[in-house]
Amino acid sequence: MKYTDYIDLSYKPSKKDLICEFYLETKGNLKKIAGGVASESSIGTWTTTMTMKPYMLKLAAKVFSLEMKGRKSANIKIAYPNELFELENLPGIMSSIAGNVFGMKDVIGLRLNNIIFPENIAKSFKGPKYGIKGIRKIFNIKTKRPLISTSIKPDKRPLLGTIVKPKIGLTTKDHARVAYNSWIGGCDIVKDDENLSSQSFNRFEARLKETFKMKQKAEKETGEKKIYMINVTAETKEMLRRAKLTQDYGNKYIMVDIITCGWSALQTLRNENFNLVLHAHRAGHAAFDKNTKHGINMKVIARLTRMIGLDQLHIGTAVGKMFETHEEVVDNKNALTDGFYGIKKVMPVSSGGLHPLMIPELYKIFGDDVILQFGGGIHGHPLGTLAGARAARQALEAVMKGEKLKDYAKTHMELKKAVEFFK
Ligand code: CAP
Ligand code: MG
Repeated sequence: MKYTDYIDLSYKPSKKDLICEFYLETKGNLKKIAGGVASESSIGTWTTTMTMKPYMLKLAAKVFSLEMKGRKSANIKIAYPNELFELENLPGIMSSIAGNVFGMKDVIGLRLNNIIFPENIAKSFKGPKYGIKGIRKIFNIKTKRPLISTSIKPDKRPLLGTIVKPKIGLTTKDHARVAYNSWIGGCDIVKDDENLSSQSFNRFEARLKETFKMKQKAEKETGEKKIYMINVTAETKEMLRRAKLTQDYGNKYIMVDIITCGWSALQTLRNENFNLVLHAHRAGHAAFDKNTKHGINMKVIARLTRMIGLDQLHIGTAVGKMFETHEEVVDNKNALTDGFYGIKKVMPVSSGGLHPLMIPELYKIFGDDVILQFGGGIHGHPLGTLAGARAARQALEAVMKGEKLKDYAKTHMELKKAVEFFK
């Protein structure tokens, strides 16, 4: 079969097809290369082979939509027959639809902007164990001795998180102390940074023990539910060992770097079915998704993460230090929270260059179902971590009450300082 044999603009995809939407830019004949993408990602290669059998022609992918964007670029849609894919094997699926095709010589740019999965493939994966509803349940506790006010219950509002900073280098004791100050200041969640694993200055087990102890102390003192998301990122067997250790310890959450660990490791982690909420950090994602003309769209990564079954995922801020636009962030959020055959919804996480004064804008973008994370925006407060966490909690409370931060700051000292400092 020639590349152009993989084009059929009259084809109407069925519900069983897996559909990929690509942006394609080429220096050659656009139609031919579009067919080439369908060919090389299904049953074809650069030449007709003598080994091709008539019974397998039905497995050929088809370009069924080609919308020119310029003389040499187009948005194309490709339908892949269901039988091309093994169920519950994400590395296998990605090796087809997001594999060799990116490297074809005649392709200047190829970006996988969307995947529409048929139900049987999507549901062959576990999906999140907890998702937004399960996470809300964990926080659905009576606040006995609130630090600030009973008016905002943690089962409805955005959850406040922080990342221990400096990101690596602190000793185990200092790490646990920063976590403690964050919790008693008003954070619901404290997480490790993505590159903290088990370095000599802060070993995993010691950190789990110390920080968990501080979490319990903070829960006792505040009467609030507190969460510690410890980073288990490591080689797969070691990652599982750390996850198990965390579960045995009684800690409810772990975090993992999804891009550097890879789809296979994530499936393995999810298949273990730990009683752990899985937080997904996406360090490295921009190597795939920052270039709008090549690579893989973040909303695709979000979809895959949901399908495998992590419970929370970083999806950008639109207002912080990272590059994503408001529109892109909303697309990512939709990939986590739309219908998707009833697969549980993933909690969006907004993080990266945020400080308390951005909460009003963030609330407009995300609403209640989000974790807002502040690293520098809390530990950079001129009066330190405790005050920084209080300022963030006060800012959130002001927003939930419909008050302006500047007005609320008149009676809340930590927020006042933050307003002066971060403006
Ligand atoms: C945030 C953060 C996160 C980024 C990752 C950092 O800290 O810990 O890793 O949010 O980006 O190291 O930058 P700050 P994204 O609050 O101090 O910026 O969420 O976009 O994946
Ligand atoms: Mg980080």
